[in-house]
Amino acid sequence: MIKIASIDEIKSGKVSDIYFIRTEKILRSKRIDKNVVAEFSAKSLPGGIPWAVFSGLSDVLDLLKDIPVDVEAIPEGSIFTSDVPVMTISGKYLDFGKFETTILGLICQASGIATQAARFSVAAKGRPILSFGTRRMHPSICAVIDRNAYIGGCSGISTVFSGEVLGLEPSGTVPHSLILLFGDTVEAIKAFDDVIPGNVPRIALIDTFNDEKFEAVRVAEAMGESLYGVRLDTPASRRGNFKKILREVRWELDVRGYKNVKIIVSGGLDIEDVKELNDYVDSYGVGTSISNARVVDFSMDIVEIEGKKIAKRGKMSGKKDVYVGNSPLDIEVVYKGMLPTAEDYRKLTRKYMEKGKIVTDIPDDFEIRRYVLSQLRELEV
Ligand code: PCP
Repeated sequence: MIKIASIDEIKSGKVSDIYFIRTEKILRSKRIDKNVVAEFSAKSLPGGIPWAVFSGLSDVLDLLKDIPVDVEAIPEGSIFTSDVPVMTISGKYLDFGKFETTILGLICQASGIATQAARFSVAAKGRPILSFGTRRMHPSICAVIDRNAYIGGCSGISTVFSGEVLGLEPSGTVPHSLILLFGDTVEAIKAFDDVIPGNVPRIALIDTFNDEKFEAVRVAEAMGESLYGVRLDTPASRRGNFKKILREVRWELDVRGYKNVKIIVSGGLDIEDVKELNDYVDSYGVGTSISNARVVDFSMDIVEIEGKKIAKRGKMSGKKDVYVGNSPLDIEVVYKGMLPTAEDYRKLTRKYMEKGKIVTDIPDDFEIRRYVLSQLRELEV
């Protein structure tokens, strides 16, 4: 049997490090249950990157629904930097302490994937990126991966289940297996053209048998107007300079009048590859580099107990508000209720949950993605 926790098991608090369960047992036996404020922040960001995208809040709110706690947070999709409290939970410790492991699991991975997708978006300078990476991860989290890739800036996803859950049309055309089974690139794309509805773009995979530039020309001549693009999936598998291969493909298509045929590249891409290949690429498919993104190393820290400011070494005590200026990187953290030093900064922190009830709606994924993209205009990778 595939060993995954069910939603009910997650909501029961069982997906928890045992020391939180032991802490709960001790506190209950000694009749200690205090009001606490716990904040979530990251001391540093993965690989020392300067900014990240906050995600996972909607899942946290779902987890905490009907538990008598208050949740304040910066909006999902907000850019944040290290040491910024992205979320605060206030309430009786025993009501939510055992969920620390689960809550971190919900925001650390989601934010890591959304951040990496956003970094790819910046690197691609507006060229569409498709999320191809669910095959690298456990299938039970495929929609989590694709949702975060999408809100981070990917323009599409490839998995049928994610498409259903997220309300997106999955993208993807020809795998190598189809071409191998037909024994020829042109035969395979022609069969695709015969069978698959006309609204799906015809994109021929051209790296299976022969040199990409000759295959590109063959499929363009065979398909004529109906060919949307060609895909090269194995940038690292051939000897030679991949950028030069792309330049050749572009050239050979252009000089034969196929300027409209797009070039799509996928397979083992990282951010530096994208920056390097942008000149000749119209869109990318990215798997591992996004789905296996480094997590954001958030921690949960108590910063107030019974209204008294208290925090462990290295953490600033007290509940806080986050403000942002014109650039998403102009962030100021102030003690709750105080004003930032710059007058034109606006408050990012808002209350999302009061005593277990949602008091501020989370926008849909499309809106969150738009919000992320609007902030990315100011950022670099
Ligand atoms: C897969 C697919 C994508 C790849 C994965 C993206 O490649 O074609 O381009 O994943 P990555 O970024 O993790 O490399 P293959 O396994 O070559 O696909 P297939 O043989 O099924 O066409």
